[in-house]
Order: sequence, then structure tokens, then C-alpha cells
Amino acid sequence: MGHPGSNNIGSRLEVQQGDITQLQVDAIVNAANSSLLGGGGVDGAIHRAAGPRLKEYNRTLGGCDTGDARISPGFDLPARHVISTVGPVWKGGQQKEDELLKSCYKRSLEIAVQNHVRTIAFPCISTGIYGFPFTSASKIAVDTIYTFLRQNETIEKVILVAFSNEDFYSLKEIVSNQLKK
Ligand code: AR6
Repeated sequence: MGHPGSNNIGSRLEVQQGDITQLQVDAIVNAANSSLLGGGGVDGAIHRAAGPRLKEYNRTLGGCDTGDARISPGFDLPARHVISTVGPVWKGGQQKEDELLKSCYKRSLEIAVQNHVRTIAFPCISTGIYGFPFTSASKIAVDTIYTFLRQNETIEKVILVAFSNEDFYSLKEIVSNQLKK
């Protein structure tokens, strides 16, 4: 337990390695594209695990802008909801990529709170097919999540999910460095 006023930041952000589709949390976040109708990477895995109703449901949402997010039921997933966010495609760093990535985490957390989500898991948005360099993307993720947790008490647990072993260790290091700040 943290002391009063500490808001327990350190214990509310956890890094895990594995497949996000297996997690039994209130919401998992999807690194989607603006159609919200599925794709490769984690998006493909989430759509396969949620079943075809996710795509049917998402058709009714009418897409999503880069940096924004939408919520859907989890259907066949162990998670209750899927929050789909659209990360920026890395174009060298001068096309507002940092700002848009930050907005993905912020908007996903805002939508989570509006929907009474207390436990939420994120993949490392934009770091696969969209090509955002992993270290800078992870720093933005951790920074934005900590800032949000400091201002919000309803989210109990945020899990950052690394797919590979290498990503797991690099995320762990970024989290511990960030906490010292
Ligand atoms: N669980 C957790 N993380 C995963 C999983 C999984 N099952 N599978 C992949 N990752 P990506 P993006 C990691 O490419 O870069 C799709 O086609 C992966 O190692 O899934 O935001 C969409 O439709 C990486 O660290 O998403 C879009 O068109 C991270 O998830 C586009 O890809 C994100 O990689 C989005 O690209």
C-alpha cells in the first residue's frame, strides 16, 4: 500500500509478457486501423479471439481518427470490452507522431473511465506494422499512463503487454527509470 497522497502509481502499472487476447481484464486495447474492421498484428489476433461479432459491431461505429479511440464489447474474449485506438504510422517523427501516440493512450483511458473500467491492458501501440521506434513509443506510453493515473483514482491496474522477450525487458527498464523521476 502507498502512503496517503502517493496515489500508488508504481503498483498500478504492470508490465507483462504474452498474448493480450488471453487477459481477463475489464478492457483490452487494440492497435487498430481507422476502419476498425480488423487487420494484421494484434488487431488480427483480437478479432480472431473475439469472434466475428466484433467486426459486425464495429461496422456500426463508422471508423475512428488517428489518436482517438472507440469501445466495443469483448464478445468471445475473456476481457469485457475492447477499446480500439488508431496509432500513428511512423513517418520519421515530424508528422505529429508523438502527440498522436500520446493521444491514443489518453483517449483510451478516458473512454475506459467513462465505461467503469478498472483494469485495462495495452499492447505497444504503433510499434509493429506502423513502425514507431519501440523505445520512444514505450516512453510515451509509460509517461502518458503515469500522468493519467496521478489524476485518476478509478483505474486500479494498467497492464502494458510486451509480445516478445526483448520488448518485455526493455519495457521493464523504461518503467523503472520513469518511476525514479
Ligand atoms: N498480444 C500483445 N501484443 C501483440 C500481439 C498480441 N497477441 N500481437 C502483436 N503484438 P501491431 P501497429 C504487439 O503491428 O504497429 C494492423 O494491421 C507487436 O509486437 O499489431 O499499431 C492494424 O489493423 C507490437 O509491439 O500494431 C493496423 O493496420 C504491438 O503489438 C496496424 O496493424 C503493435 O503491433 C497497426 O499497427
